[in-house]
Amino acid sequence: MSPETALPHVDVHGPVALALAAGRPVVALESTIITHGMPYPENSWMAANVEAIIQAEGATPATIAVVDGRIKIGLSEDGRSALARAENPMKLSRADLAFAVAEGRTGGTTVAATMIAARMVGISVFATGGIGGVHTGAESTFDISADLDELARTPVIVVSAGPKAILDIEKTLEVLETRGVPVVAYGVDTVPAFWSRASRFAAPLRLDAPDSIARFHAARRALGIEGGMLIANPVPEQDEIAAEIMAVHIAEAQAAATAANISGKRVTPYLLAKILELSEGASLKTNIALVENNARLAARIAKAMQSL
Ligand code: PSU
Ligand code: MN
Repeated sequence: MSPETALPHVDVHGPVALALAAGRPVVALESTIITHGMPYPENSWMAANVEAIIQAEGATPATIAVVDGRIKIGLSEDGRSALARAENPMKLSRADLAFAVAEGRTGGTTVAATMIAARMVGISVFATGGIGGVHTGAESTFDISADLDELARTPVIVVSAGPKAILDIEKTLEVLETRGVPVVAYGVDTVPAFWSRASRFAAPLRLDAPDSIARFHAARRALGIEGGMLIANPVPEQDEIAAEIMAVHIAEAQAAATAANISGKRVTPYLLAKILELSEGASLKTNIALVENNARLAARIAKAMQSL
């Protein structure tokens, strides 16, 4: 039991516990991006930078992960770098978060599992790079991320750079619409597509300021509408990679995944690593820039929510 939360299996890091108790803004961060999304040591630098950006904005970062069976809400600097170097960490989503707790395992939490943990302690804003979604070819593989279902049920605002083009963006948007998840493009008219600022899909909703997002979330809660929302924040112009360039790498990575018979939770990490290799590191540089950009916006939303 953690004294701060009285939740079994959960440890809230000191600064996060203080901020929560004082009602100050807190931003959750996922850790699958650290354990399975980026190579070492870039993953470790990224994790530290993103926390520093949130702090500079006047909010408290809480990187969420499972370490030796304990759900960590916020990691120390040592904890964070140990996770970045962990050998064979699990990738934990809704299906296996409790498995890792019961078995004393260590792993990175996906968007879905991070939302669950954030909600447990009352954190309602969360920054990441990209969410999981409907994979291309899902009509035969049924590969649809648990992240979409979590967005439909757990009241956390997820700030992303839009669905990554390894996904079928159109089908991902359709599933989100069916499940009643608002997709809000930030300051743009089309749904941002991760490495690129624009896609051919019109944004279902658009908002231009952190307080508007905070008010929208508060209105949903006041109306008793369950679930979270997805904010799609376009990558900064100077870091964008043209969709045509990425499309070539993505197609090649997908062909390699099919040839290697990759399925289930291994699909996303496999594609990310392959694309990194094919783009000769360019995809990673953009990925880091957009996570930092999302952390900044998430901190501003968390602050806006505090002043409602
Ligand atoms: N997309 C990325 N980088 C990532 C992920 C997605 O660009 O690291 C991670 C996130 O943690 C996301 C998870 O929640 O992959 C989705 O995995 P799956 O598709 O297996 O649900
Ligand atoms: Mn999947």
